[in-house]
Amino acid sequence: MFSDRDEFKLAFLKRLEMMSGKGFQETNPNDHFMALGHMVREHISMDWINSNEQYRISKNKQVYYLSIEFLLGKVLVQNLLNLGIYDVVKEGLSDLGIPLEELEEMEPDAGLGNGGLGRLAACFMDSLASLQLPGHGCGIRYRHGLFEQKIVDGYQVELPEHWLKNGHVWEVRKNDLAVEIPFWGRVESHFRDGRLTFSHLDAEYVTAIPYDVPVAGYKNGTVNTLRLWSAEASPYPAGRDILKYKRETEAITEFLYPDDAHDEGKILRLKQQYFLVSASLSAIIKQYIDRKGVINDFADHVCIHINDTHPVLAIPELMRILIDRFSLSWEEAWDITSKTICYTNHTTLSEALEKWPVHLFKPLLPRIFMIVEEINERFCKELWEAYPGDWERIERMAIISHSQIKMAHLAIAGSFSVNGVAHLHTEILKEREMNDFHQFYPFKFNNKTNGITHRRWLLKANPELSSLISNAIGDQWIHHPDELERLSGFLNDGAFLQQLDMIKQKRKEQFAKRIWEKQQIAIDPTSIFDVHIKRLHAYKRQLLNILHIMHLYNRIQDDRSFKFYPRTFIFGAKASPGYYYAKKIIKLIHTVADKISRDPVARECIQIIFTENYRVSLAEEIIPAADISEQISTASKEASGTGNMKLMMNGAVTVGTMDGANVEIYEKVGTNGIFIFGLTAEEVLRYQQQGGYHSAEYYHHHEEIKRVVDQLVDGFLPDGAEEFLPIFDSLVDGNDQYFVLRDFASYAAIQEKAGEVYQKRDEWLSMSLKNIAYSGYFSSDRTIGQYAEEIWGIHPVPNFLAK
Ligand code: 26W
Repeated sequence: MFSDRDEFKLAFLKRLEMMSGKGFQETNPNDHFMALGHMVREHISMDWINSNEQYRISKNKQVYYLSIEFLLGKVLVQNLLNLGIYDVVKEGLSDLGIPLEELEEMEPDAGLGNGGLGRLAACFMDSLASLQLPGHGCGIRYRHGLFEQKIVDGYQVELPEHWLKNGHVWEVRKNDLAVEIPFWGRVESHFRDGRLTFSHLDAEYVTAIPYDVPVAGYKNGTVNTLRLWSAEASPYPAGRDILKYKRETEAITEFLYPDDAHDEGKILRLKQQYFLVSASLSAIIKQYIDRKGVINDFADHVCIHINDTHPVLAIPELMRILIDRFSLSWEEAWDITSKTICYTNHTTLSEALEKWPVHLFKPLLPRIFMIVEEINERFCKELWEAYPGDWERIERMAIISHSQIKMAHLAIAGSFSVNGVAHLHTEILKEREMNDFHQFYPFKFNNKTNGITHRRWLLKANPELSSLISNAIGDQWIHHPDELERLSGFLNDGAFLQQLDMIKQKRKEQFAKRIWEKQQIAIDPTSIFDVHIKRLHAYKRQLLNILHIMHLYNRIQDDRSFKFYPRTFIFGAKASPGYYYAKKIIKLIHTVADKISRDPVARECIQIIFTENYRVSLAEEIIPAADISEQISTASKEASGTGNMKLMMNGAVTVGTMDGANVEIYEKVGTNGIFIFGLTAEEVLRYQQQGGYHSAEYYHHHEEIKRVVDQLVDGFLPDGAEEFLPIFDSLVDGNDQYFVLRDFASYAAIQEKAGEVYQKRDEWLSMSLKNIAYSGYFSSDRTIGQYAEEIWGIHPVPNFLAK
């Protein structure tokens, strides 16, 4: 559409005038963003059409990745890079006096996810397209993504987020592909032509409208589709209050649910899940029938991946379609379904394992409930044959028990593959949380260690570092991230390390400038940037970090000559709105920050920054500026973590526990590439199973620990007694479920060591480079390659028609 800078400028100016109805001088950055966005989408459209055509005519198997979250962030610059038009556009705009960064600011983050699980889905989309794999995303077009966080007086306040307020330039609404989703009503069964048939009567219908978003691969002509569904009112059912009906219908896709395990049993969430699954399956079946005509070999041509249990109703829904619509027998339908569906587990935290009470489920989804009941009955019968008389085991494993439907059990029974997201996590699933299932179906379990797209988290987020790398080892690492390993040849190259240092320094200065502009706080860019960014959760132990900072403060108070290399502790985290304890920790971080900032001696060495409204685009600014990556979850609790990989790839050195993918980072970089501390997963699990940890003993017997814990409530912090008593109680009386006090001393020691190594510049820089060099394994290209080969059985389909 435009191949050089001048052509681009002409086209842009024309588009700008047409869209804004203004002369160039009157236009504003948002007009520029909208004009450019539409141009880029058009630029993609030919390849998009052709990719779809390739997929339609190819005999290849297709995969559909169903996820309740896709945390895309901003996509403009990633699209420019992937389409290979970044330089033309940037220079063309610059000729017109428009900085590309200013336009990027205008794009809202598509915040359709809470954290790791949603961002993983977004990274996977990028890798699928970049590897030319026939893989499509199916999700929900929430009108409001994750809430916007404001901090008022140190407290988190949630505001609704409005990413769609200026329209979404990347999407295409497809009215003609709308489908109807039934809820409520009743099921009648009939005996017809020698078989039992079922009709769902008096249902209330909701229309699902697809909005397709193109996902461009990296300079390869492939454009895949992310289809996001939006709920609208159907032709109104008779006898209902129309306004109320419309409101209730649209509510289904109004808000993203925060990952709040304390907020269970919400019928709207169940509606969202069935809505996603039913709409997606309608579309998948339609595409398949258009391609193939007959249903029987469906499982050979289609794979449906469920991202955690949220889309697990794909199992009974596919059964329903095969039985009620295609008249297959139960056995035939089960054979196809259980060869089509594969499932990823993302957590072992029992409170996050989904369960639905039958009394909510059954009236909302009557036909689906019948099928789940039947699946359960047959499953229990199989268990009975395998373990005759072992009632306890059967009760533990049943899909429905005590009037609850256990979604993970349904997922395992109805799929051919169950994977964890890091080696340690998969082992814990197999040996502990899902041990019964692993014994019964050992062949279903496998590991796929998570990954991140290096095209966003290195190439896009850190262009300076990317250039340094390409100058040193060529740019093949962009296609083959394993090539980053060639950087290990520079570990002792002083001149190279100097350049690495300069780039980090530049990004730290940039970040400091941003913090000054947004939060009017001056931070010292020569200090160590110690970064803790992730959802706020007790198991992630932001509390351990802040208690340790209080301890450093105490050391300064005790000895005014005690000095250590200055550090800026950077936090970014949203707490789920109903998660009281997590919100207390946010308040604690702010209270300590405030106290330290008032102490003229302490503030020379310690600064604390809490970045408001942490989100993907902010992560892209923080990560390249990080020196230390805090990955300090209680061992065994973090399934994988992916922030650890992003930080590593940008040369931050991990201070972490042997948890999730930290273990694999450790295996890559070795003892000299990471700072490991704390209990191992085995030790934590042993304590949990056999007891033996008494936090009160730690509290009473370790003076330094007692001191910081007491300071929570003894007047050291303003309003401490009222504000932080719940934290104090959890640590002392509640026996410190996440072993914060148990790991405290070991954490303090490793932090001290990290500070010392930082000052040995060449040693530190070499450590930092080692992390970059061995981060290629953590590219989602590797992860997706493994899913494609070992689970999905799909192969690349190049877009031969690409321009
Ligand atoms: C209440 C329902 C619910 C519970 C938890 C919804 C959503 C969640 C999450 C936010 C789940 C999640 O994000 N898990 C994370 O998945 C990442 C990708 O696999 C892992 O790297 C993280 O360790 C894991 O916490």
